[in-house]
Amino acid sequence: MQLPIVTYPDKRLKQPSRPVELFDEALHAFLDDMYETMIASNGIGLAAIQVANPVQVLIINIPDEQGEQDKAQLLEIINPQIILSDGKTFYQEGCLSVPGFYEDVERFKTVTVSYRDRHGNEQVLEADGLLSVAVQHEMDHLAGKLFIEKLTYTRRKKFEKEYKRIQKEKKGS
Ligand code: Y12
Ligand code: CO
Repeated sequence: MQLPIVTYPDKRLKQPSRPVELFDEALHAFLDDMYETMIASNGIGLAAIQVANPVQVLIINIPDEQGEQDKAQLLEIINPQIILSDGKTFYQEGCLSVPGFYEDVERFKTVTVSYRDRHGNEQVLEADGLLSVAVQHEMDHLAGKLFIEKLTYTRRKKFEKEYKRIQKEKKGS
């Protein structure tokens, strides 16, 4: 089932998410719904709070060199914690909750993350490149943070103006 995506400036996006305690069929059904929602929306990453569920769940499906998203490469990441980080990188980010806006954001170059899979088993992920950026972007959602909060004051002001205009245009059409 496809779920509605919460978009900025909805206050729910500021809410910190709680850890998952039960790795049951309801969680599996929710993960499946998140995947369907992300793929239908042309996303590569989605956090549970973006579909109005404040739990520490995120999914990432990085496209291959042909731009195809293979479900076998889907990462389901529950209760994640960054245990190591190194370096700095800039990447142009976008977010399904902030449609139509993309901006360069600074992130760690590499991160090592411990997390649980859908069965509650502990896993460790070493991430570099786009995957590293996506993990950090989605983990920020779990803390109630959006990538636009990392913009400079001037860029943020410009964003608020542009975003309001886009929202107005959408309402009008
Ligand atoms: C790098 C940067 C950001 C992430 C987080 C995951 N972000 C996304 O998956 C964003 C997807 C996105 C898709 C949109 O829809 C289309 O392109 C059709 C979109 O919509 C518009 O721009 C209108 C916005 C964002 C991971 C790695
Ligand atoms: Co996002």
